Amino acid sequence: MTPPTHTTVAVVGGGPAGLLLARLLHQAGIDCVVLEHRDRTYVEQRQRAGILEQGTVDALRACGAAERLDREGLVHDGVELRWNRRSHRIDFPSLTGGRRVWVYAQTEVVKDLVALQLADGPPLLFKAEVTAVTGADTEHPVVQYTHQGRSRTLTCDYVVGCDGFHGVVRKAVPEGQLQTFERVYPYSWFGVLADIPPSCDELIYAHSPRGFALHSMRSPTVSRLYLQVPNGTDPATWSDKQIWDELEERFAVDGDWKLRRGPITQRAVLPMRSFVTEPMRWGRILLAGDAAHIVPPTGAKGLNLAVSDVVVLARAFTERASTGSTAGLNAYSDTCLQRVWRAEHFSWFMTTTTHTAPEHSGFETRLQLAYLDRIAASSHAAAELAENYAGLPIG
Ligand code: RFL
Ligand code: PHB
Repeated sequence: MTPPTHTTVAVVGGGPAGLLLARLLHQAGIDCVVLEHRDRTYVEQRQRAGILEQGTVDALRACGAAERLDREGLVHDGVELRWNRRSHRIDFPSLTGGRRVWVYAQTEVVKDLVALQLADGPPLLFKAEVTAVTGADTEHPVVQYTHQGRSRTLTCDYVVGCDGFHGVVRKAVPEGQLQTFERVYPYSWFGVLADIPPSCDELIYAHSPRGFALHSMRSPTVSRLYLQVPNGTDPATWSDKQIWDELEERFAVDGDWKLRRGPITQRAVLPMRSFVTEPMRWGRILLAGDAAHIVPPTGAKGLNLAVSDVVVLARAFTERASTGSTAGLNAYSDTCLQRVWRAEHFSWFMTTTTHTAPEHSGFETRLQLAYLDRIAASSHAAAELAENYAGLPIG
């Protein structure tokens, strides 16, 4: 098939943001083309997020992409916090008026969206690397890309950069037109996937004198675990035994809880960053998801922000298609940035309250512990955490 040379919306990037946007536009009768640099297997296997907020699940259901999620997703009504060998459970429904989260891996969300799009959706081109975007200050921007060894162009009414933090679309905006805000953290996460049933029913976020640890899961038989490690750590230098020993130390709690050990099947070290671009639009370029903002993973917000961006954006494109009004597109950046900054604050707060920075003295540690004690003592403090974690409704 020869790829189209013109479309209404050129979507750059076939991660969760790009794929969901394409689905929503398709349902609204708006034509688009998705250009994805990597191949299908790579996109579907990339190990990433695990937690879906209620609003994300609602959005996937509304566009018919939640059939398997509703069958296989694990509904979680809370998380456990651990510090000082104590544990405290945060109950989401009772603290948030009934909201909860789902454990369903990003890999599975992507597989479900790819399958739908290839079955009946708009064109989705894998191994299509966008190299340049020009004319974003005209009515018909041009996207240049390479596909199957050939250089191609796609003209469109709008370009949406769903191409992640390292993408090209944000870089196509002229110097000085976007303002960026950034914080790089002095630690990373060492994430492992293990073929062992989770040692807990709900996620455990652990503060410990040795650093942060998180126990998550992918399914009833696969555990996902993270350790805070110094930046630049080489995952190959840790033996499996060292990893399990360290996890055991950090999750230590009074009582008879035990960490189950099993074969580690994947390992990677991930740097942590907070980043926001303002505004999320320039001319006929719109940015969505990680292309516009990054959060450290401690608040489980990245994928959920990508989803809320494209829900707002698809509404704006639908309004333009049905009434000719661009009011929604003009308001897109302001609407999204409100939610983005709330999530940035929460992700920063969850990170700095549970991680040990190299420059920390006993003073910072005491402040962290005082706040964790406060969460355990006050339903108001716990509700603040629960509302943010379970996610605010998509505005
Ligand atoms: P993605 O997923 O990075 O997709 C961008 C896509 O763009 C493609 N691309 C290009 N395509 C064409 N031409 C080019 N020039 C291109 N350049 C790039 C890329 O190949 C890619 O397919 O961005 P998107 O769609 O905005 O989605 C964002 C999410 O992936 C991300 O925010 C989350 O994974 C973050 N995150 C988490 N989010 C949550 O909501 N809950 C979690 O529990 C959670 N845990 C995590 C996470 C991210 C992690 N890492 C790896 C940073 C845990 C981890 C470890
Ligand atoms: C995950 O399951 O990968 C996960 C869960 C919660 C987080 C971050 C990552 O905060």
